[in-house]
Amino acid sequence: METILVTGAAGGIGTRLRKLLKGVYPSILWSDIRKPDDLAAGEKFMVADLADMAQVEKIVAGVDGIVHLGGFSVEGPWQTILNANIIGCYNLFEAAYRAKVKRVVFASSNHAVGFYPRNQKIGVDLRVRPDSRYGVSKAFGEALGALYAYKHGLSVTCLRIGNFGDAPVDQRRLAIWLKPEDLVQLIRIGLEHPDIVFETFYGASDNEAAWWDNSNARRFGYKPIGKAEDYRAAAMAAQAKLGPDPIGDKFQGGPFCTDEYDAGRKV
Ligand code: 15L
Repeated sequence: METILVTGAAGGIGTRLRKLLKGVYPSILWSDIRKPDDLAAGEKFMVADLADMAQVEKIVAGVDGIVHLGGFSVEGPWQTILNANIIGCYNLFEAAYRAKVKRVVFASSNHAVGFYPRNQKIGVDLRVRPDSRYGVSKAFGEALGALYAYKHGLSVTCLRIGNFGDAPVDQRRLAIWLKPEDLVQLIRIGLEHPDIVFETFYGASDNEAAWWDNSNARRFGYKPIGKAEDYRAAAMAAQAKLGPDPIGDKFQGGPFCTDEYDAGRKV
């Protein structure tokens, strides 16, 4: 991979990756709907609104691989999710295909499967169970990835990211925490491993409390270094300050499940 495009450069993950991916690939083009405040000298950047195909075509031109972090990263109104994550994701894959990009790593989310209960360990070969419009958009992105992989030959890796950060911040995050350096490993597998056709990995570190079976990622050489248990005491202290959440505490997606929940209302 010579030239990489990373969308979502101004977001939390993108901002961190701008430091961690420095020097990993010869040329990295960063993009977002707005210019990051802390763009470093020498970082190549182009503004693009993912909902506008003409703008997306400009950023994908001439790249070998894409890390697609762009879009709206939490639950939002339908119109916001539709533009940023549904139309935006379609434009990204379609433009990548037209420009003969070889690989796409798609930042999916645990919220594509957030309505699985916490007492069930899940792998990647089961039906999606989104917990939000946001989660639906991530499931849609995974489906698009499969379409472009099997129909058009793009190598696509979907990362169902848990919670990205320096440490797990509560009890739920002890199960789903992703250390930034571990995300870099997963991205590099997606961009470089010779056998990727269409793969789904959980974006999680080596967490003892995990709800996810991430053996598919390990099959491709993933060796996470982060261990959520090292931070258990602090995470549980933070948890003690949160009130109980009878719905969110049952399901993997936590508060995304609680938000707007009214399953007791029969339709
Ligand atoms: C996500 O998908 C979000 O992008 C992030 O902001 C967190 O809410 C994370 O999931 C999580 O589940 O903790």
